[in-house]
Amino acid sequence: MSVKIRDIEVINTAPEGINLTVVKVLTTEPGLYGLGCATFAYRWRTVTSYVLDYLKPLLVGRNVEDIQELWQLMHQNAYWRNGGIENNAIAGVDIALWDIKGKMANMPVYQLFGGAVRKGVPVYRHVDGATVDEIVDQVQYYQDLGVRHLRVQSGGYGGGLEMKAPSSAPEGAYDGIYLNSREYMRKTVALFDALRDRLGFGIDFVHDVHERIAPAEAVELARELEPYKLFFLEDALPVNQTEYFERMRQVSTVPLAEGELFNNEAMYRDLIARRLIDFIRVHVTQIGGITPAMKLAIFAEQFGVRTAWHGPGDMSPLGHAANIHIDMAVPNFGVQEWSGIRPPNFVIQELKGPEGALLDVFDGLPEFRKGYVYPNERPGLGIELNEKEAAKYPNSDEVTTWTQTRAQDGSLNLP
Ligand code: GCO
Ligand code: MG
Repeated sequence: MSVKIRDIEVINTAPEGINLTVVKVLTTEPGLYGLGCATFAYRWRTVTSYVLDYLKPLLVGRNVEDIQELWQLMHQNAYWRNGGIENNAIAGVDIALWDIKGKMANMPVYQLFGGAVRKGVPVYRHVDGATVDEIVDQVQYYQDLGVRHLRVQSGGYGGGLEMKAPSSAPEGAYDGIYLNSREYMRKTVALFDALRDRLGFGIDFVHDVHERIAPAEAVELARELEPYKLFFLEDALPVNQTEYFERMRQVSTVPLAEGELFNNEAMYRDLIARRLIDFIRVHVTQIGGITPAMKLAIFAEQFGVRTAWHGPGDMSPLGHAANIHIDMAVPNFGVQEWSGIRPPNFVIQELKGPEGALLDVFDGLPEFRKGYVYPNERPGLGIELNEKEAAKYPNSDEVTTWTQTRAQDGSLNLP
């Protein structure tokens, strides 16, 4: 008698002040359930409704084993497909089904992919400071922890976080996060010049442009950063201007990474097949979960493109665990972004909530030790969620402000 989906629940919780969404798939087998990540921090209510109002009626009574069938069923059920809301909702169910599959097979999910090709996952952490000295201190802090790759920013993505029109903006300009792209470019090149002077080339840096400057400026920046031997330059171009990668390739050997904003294969297939990027950085739940992410990793392997999954603060431990289990099993792995458990106050966004709250809510997180992250050996994804603890930290509905990014003349820029 096959095991069926009996019910689907959503648990929303924000132990560090960042809205997280977890999907729980309950089965007809007593005590057997799976957990998945459906986190879209800024639209969590909509994702919750998508799961409970549309996916639950579609899925209750179906076989839990049929992961590929159910992914396709969810993906095409509303005819219009591939938006961020539905993909994150679908991912929550998909990741939970892989968690169940591992529990039924009594093995960690990475074993279902053919076993481990590495014993631990190399990760990069974030550093961000106002001065070279501040950044050097943070780099050395993480180097002492064995970290060999670091994302280096100075003031977030160049404009800081202050929601205020500068005096140089036109009269009546709206408040927002203002970026002077030329100044950001000058400062970024000077920063990496100083860091290489101070620290040498024995540590790998990535830098995130976050799609915030004009494509022609991004080409210029990629050329100017070449001497500093970045591990990769991330999101140099917005997803609707990736044709500029061709020109970027002609003027710079800086390795290029793109992907946290990709929703489906139509956005990345050509970039990978034409080797216009070197690292694919999708947000695994934004493309619909483990099922599409494994297909993507295998596809990218054919073209020498390596994975560097997105692993920010606005992802639940189930999403981070999904990243890590895939990382353990794919040969074409590059590096894993690891926002970490309450990292020191280096990151640009203030974490709220009491120290250790994340670990009170989620048990079994992949562990960070000496620069590597290790999944636990429990069946499935290995994560338990304490729903009583989770209820102590409700999600919030603040208006998102950091994405109100503006150019010097006050016009909105992509965030
Ligand atoms: C990264 C990302 C994040 C995003 C954040 C959006 O490379 O980690 O750019 O910092 O900005 O996940 O909420
Ligand atoms: Mg990024």
